[in-house]
Amino acid sequence: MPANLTPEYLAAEASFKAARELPERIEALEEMLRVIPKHKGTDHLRGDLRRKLSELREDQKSAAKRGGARRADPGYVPRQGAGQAVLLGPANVGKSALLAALTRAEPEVAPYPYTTRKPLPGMMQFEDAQIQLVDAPAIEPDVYEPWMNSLVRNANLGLVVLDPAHPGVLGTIDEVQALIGRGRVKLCGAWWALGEGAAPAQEQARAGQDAGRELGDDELLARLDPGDVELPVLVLVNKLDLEQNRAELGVLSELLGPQWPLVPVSAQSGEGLDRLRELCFRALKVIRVYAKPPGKPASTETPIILPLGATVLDMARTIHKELARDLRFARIWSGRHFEGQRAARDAVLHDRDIVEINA
Ligand SMILES: Nc1nc2c(ncn2[C@@H]2O[C@H](COP(=O)(O)OP(=O)(O)OP(=O)(O)O)[C@@H](O)[C@H]2O)c(=O)[nH]1
Ligand SMILES: [Mg+2]
Repeated sequence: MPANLTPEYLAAEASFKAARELPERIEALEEMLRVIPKHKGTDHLRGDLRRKLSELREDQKSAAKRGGARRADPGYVPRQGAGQAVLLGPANVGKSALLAALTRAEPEVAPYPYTTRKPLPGMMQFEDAQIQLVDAPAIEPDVYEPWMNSLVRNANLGLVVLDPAHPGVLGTIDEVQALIGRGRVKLCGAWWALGEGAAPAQEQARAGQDAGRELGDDELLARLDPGDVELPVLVLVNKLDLEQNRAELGVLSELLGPQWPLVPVSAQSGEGLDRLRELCFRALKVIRVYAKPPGKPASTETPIILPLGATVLDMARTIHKELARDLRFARIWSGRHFEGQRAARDAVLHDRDIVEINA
């Protein structure tokens, strides 16, 4: 029997798919079970969700027993800040130069290939938010190491770097896809970062295909396969300070632009880097909110980072479990509201909202 699922369930499922770490996956799955409409049509699916949940809980227990095993994995870089973006591409395209230009990290940058051997993280500032950038070794068939799979699977965003002067530049994205595909990661364009209407027609159709549609059990279960993850990407066309590279930009836009969101940059001159910071932030699908204790000024120095679509209740939960339990209503200050407009627990928050939580 087909199950007509609610937007609430689909949102929880989206968090499940976006979650890479076990605790996050477990939490999202619990939420899916909590909000799934409970009727005959979802019996089968609920059974499977419960089975999956107990599997993941078992995995978590054995991971805890192994204790520290993950630290030995050279591909594991714990996430920090608003999200983690990993630099991907063949040798010499300027991945490390971009990390150096955008963060305080000091990677080795050299005119010969295969300079970078291990992942190296750095924090990139976008306004008052920090985004973690991770430099990685070249993604090429002869040097691809299996631990790269965990690096790529754990990232929230991929930045595929192209050098227009590279003879194989048009095949680079496919080559990266083929290699990381071994880790069951599929690249998808982070079109939403570029704003509404930026995605080509077929992408827009894909994004809207689940809306209001009845999905069969098999289809729903296939979507839950924990093996496959989608990695949203922006494609950086680097070294645009070089005249001959700039001349290639038109051709690249024509041939790759319809399939991938291209971002022209130069690690050397800094061109396009401020826009890139902002695009990364938007690509991560997060918002910044600021907590304001009742009767006191807001603490606007450090934002609380929440997923796009988060509510007042989600924010309270992030601050403190008890605050979420006792939450009665909130007041929100922002460009969209009257000053201090009252908002319900389930009111959806927006980037830069100042929120006073009243218990
Ligand atoms: N002109 C110019 N040169 C650049 C730019 N970015 C990087 N380079 C040069 O390209 C070469 C390779 O840069 P790296 O940052 O080491 O490249 P990589 O992608 O990290 O290479 P591997 O670590 O070997 O995979 C160096 O000589 C850099 O100075 C750029 O924007 N413009
Ligand atoms: Mg490098």
